[in-house]
Amino acid sequence: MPRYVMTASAQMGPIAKSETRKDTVRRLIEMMREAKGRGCELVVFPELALTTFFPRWLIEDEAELDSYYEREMPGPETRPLFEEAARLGIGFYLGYAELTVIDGVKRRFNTAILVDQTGTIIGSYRKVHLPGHAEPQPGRDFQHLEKRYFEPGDMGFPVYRGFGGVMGMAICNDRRWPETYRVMGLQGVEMVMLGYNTPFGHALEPAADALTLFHNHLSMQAGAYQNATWVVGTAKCGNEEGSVMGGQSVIVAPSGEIVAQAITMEDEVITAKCDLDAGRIYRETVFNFEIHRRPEHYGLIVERTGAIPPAE
Ligand code: ING
Repeated sequence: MPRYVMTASAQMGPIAKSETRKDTVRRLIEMMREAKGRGCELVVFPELALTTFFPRWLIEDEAELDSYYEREMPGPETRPLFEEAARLGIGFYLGYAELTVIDGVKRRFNTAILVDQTGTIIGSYRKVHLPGHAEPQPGRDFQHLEKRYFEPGDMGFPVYRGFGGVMGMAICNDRRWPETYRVMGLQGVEMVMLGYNTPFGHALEPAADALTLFHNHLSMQAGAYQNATWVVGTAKCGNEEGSVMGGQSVIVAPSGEIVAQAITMEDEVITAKCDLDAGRIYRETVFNFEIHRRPEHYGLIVERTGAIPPAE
């Protein structure tokens, strides 16, 4: 009996700095309703889906910086999204900036949650791979200060049972690192959900920048195929406060094939009927981890951080 999950990726167009949580939650609810109307039981929203991508700026006023974070989830402004999810009977992945106080200390994470069809949070994840810098870089039109505004995630890469299968989460830059998918693959993940904000101009080399969208899909297709899992990648995209970010949200099958892709740079819902058993053929053959992997030869992956070439 196939285990289908009717899945939506709800891509967002730009979020202006002036947009309120009320504005963005209204947009998310509108797309949630469209996803439900198209028969979906799960919708994946982008990374930092409640605000503009603020790490593009140096923000030195703490109160201004704090204004981009959520201190509770759901909070008064996001509760309508949870209530609508429960009313419709649809689950969702939501990326947002998390501010939590632990032992009197403010902790800041780039976070995502998984909410089931009753509006209950069944899983959370804090972004492990933070790209960019902690200090502003000269010569850049826009900064990328995620290392300044977030701590690396402290939860590893957990997976959760939900929607009839094993669900995992990642956030943006995580999708470029094979370790992200493999740690979840070793836990039997069947669908990895991730949101992203991917500005052009990040790679200062024009040739590399021109490949931004290719690398976006390459990373997710490889992760899907090499771990026999679905990957749902949802962009926030378009010209956001002068910084243009790539779109092309996708739903990728365990074969690595793209089964649905967004074609605009706006709010756009794409959907697919995801058979969670579609990865079985790969798990039982080419990527049967148990019979093919040789961990005794993989030590450097966890022992070493940076590359060390052999002596000249
Ligand atoms: N953004 C980007 C990402 O990994 C980036 C950073 C952009 C890396 C372009 C490489 C090229 O998609 C986030 N938020 O991680």
